[in-house]
Amino acid sequence: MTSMKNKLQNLKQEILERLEKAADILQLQELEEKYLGRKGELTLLLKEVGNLPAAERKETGKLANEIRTEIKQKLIEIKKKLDKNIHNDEFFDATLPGTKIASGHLHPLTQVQRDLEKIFSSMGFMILDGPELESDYYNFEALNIPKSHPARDMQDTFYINHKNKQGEYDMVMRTHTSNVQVRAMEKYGAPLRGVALGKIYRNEATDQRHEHTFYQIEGLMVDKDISIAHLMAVLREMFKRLFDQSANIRLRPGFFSFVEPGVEVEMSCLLCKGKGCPVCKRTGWVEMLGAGLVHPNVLRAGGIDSKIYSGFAFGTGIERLAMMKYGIDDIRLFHSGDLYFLKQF
Ligand code: FA5
Repeated sequence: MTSMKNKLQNLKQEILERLEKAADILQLQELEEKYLGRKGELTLLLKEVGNLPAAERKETGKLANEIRTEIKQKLIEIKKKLDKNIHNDEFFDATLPGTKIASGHLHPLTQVQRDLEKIFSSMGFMILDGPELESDYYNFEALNIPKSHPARDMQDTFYINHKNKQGEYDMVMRTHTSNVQVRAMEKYGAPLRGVALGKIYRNEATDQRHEHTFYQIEGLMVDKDISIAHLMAVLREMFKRLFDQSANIRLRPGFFSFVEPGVEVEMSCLLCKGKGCPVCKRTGWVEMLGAGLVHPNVLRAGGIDSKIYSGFAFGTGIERLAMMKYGIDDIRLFHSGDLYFLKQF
């Protein structure tokens, strides 16, 4: 074998070995350039074949062409293999949209609570707070509901296993946010404007409109010459801003020991526009809250002179407000943890 044939065979061997070892497309391209590029080692050697004596040139030229074809085929084969690896393992398409990061949102009841806080803050009401585990005194007695008074039956209560010196149970899970009334009067005196929002507890069987644990908002305004007209104006404003539309309200007499007179406030049903539907029991009106003028005994318990000051108070369920706002017909959905329900808000 001539030394040119030798050189060609050796170079072919070297090229094939190095091509096999290429780890990725980039390395393969570098090798292609090194051996087959315009100034590549194989290209230059092939050019030399042209300078060989005629007798030798024919045979060596044939070998050279075969080697070049073989190497080109090898290149294609290895390129395909590397391409396949990329698609299988590491291929990353930077133009595809990314995976969305899941983010939560506020519970509908929290949204309504925040709306209410904004509405009342803008009317000059403080945001008040009170304990969920409450003394019998602030939950009942200070609100003109003495022990053994039949009004205690209106709110089925969870008593805590804790007794005072007289051996009476004296702590309850608060049955309404009205427990904040006398606390606020003691702390801030008169004049006073505040709302208290929070969780309350009743020993109740649940149904579409009743929960045993639910949220209330309490409103309290004490000043000189406060009347039912102030109560109605504030409630109208609350409904208008919470529901983004005006609602008619009407009052019916209602009994609560801590107000005199006491009223039940009804609102024209927003779901059927007063025409009558299952939610308003076909009456066109829905009972929304209890309210009235603060009883003089309660003002006195709060250290406020009832001859100088008067006030109104109201209390309503936040679930009931949210049901009316969003057209929800079962109160139990709020605390069910059902994501299909919650994702709609
Ligand atoms: C009260 O709780 C009084 N504290 C309200 C009040 C405050 C009257 C200040 C006068 C002055 P009542 O038990 O009716 O009253 O409840 C008030 C509101 O809470 C109801 O109108 C209703 O919106 C809501 N509510 C009552 N019971 C439930 C229940 N089991 N589940 C859901 N919401 C309820």
